[in-house]
Amino acid sequence: MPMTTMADLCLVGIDELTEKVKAIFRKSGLTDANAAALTRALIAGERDGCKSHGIYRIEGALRTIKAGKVRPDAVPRVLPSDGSAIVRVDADGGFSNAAFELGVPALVELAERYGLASLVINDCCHFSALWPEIEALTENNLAGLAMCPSYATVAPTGGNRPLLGTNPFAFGWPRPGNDPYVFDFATSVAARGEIELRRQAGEPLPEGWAIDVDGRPTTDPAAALSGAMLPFGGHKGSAISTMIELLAGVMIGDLTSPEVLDFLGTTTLAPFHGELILAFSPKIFAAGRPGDPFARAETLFDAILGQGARLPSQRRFAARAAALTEGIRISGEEMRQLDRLLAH
Ligand code: NDP
Ligand code: PYC
Repeated sequence: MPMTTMADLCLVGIDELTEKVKAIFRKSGLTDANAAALTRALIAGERDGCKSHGIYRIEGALRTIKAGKVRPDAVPRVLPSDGSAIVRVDADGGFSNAAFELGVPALVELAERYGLASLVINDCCHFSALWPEIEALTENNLAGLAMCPSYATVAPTGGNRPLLGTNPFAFGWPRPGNDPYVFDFATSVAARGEIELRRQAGEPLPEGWAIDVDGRPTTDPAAALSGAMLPFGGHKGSAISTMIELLAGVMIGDLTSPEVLDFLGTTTLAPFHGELILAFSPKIFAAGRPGDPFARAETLFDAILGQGARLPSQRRFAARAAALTEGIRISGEEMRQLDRLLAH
C-alpha cells in the first residue's frame, strides 16, 4: 500500500476498521478466534501510529496463508505444567496472537506467585509488534521482556551477508495510574517494515541502515532489501540480536532466523518460529528492601523527563489518545485496498 499526501487521508472509526480487517481474515479462511486476535494486533498498530506493523501487514499475512505456511484453523493449547514457572503454548502452526492471548493468564498467575515466570510459544507465525504483549503484563502490575527471532536479513557487525533477524526486543514497567514505560524495537537499525514502507513511498533510507548485495553501504531501500540490514549500535546490537537467537530460538527448541529463511525460502512471507516472554513482579523482587519499587521508578522517570527527554511509547500513547477520540487516519488508497481485499 503506497504512502500518500495529506489530501488523500481519511478518518475511520476503530470499530469500523476492525470489522473490515477481521472480515478480510475470515474470508481468507482464518477461524473467528484467530482472525479476531490477529486483527486486534494490527489495529492496535494502526491506532498507535506504528504503520510498520499495522494494516500494511495484511497482504503479507494473506500471502502466508495462501502459501500454506501458517494454519488458518490452528487451535493453540497450553501444554500440561511441568511444575516449573514456564508456561508453554503450542501455537499449532497458527499466527502467534491467539497463542499469546491463551497463555497470558497463566503467565500472570505464575509471576504473581513466584515473582518471575516465562511464557514460551512454539510453532507460530509471528509478525506483530511486541508492545501489545508487554502491555498485557504491565496492566497486571508486572514488568516484562519479550523477544523473538525473525528471518535472516541482518548482517552481524563485521559481516557482510544476512544471517540474524531483525529480532524485536521489548520491555515494559508498570506505572500505576499512568501509561506504562514501554520500549519495543527491532535490533536492526530499523524494522524491515520501515524499509518496505520507504521503498513503496520512493524515499531513500538514512545512511547506516543497510548494505547492498556486494556489502557496500546503501540508502536505496530495494538494494537494502536484497542486500542486508545492519544491527543497531554496531557490535552491541549484533550481540543482543544473537542473544535473542539463542534464548528465543535455540533455548526454546524453535527455529533461529537462518533456519526460518531456509524453511520459508523467501522473505515475502511472514516468519515462522517461537517467542519468549518473561514476566517479573517488582513487588516480590523488592520485598524486604527499602522503598516502594513503583514510587522509586517514578523518581527515575521524572528525572529523565526533567532533562527534556521523552519516555519511549509517549509518542505512541499520544497517537492512541488521538485515535480513540477522532478515529484512525489512513490513506484513501489504503481504504480502497481494504475494500478490494474484501471484495476479492
Ligand atoms: P522505532 O525505532 O520506531 O522505536 C523504537 C522504540 O523507541 C519505541 O518504543 C519508541 O517509542 C522509542 N523511541 C523512539 N524515539 C524515541 C525518543 N526520541 N526518545 C525515547 N524513545 C524513543 O522501532 P523499530 O523500527 O525498531 O521497530 C518498530 C516495531 O517493529 C516494533 O514494535 C517491533 O516489535 C516491530 N518488529 C517486529 C518484528 C517481528 O518479527 N515481529 C521484527 C522487527 C520489528 P514511540 O513508539 O513512542 O516512538
Ligand atoms: O519489520 O523487521 C520487521 C519484521 C519482520 C517480521 C515482522 N516484522
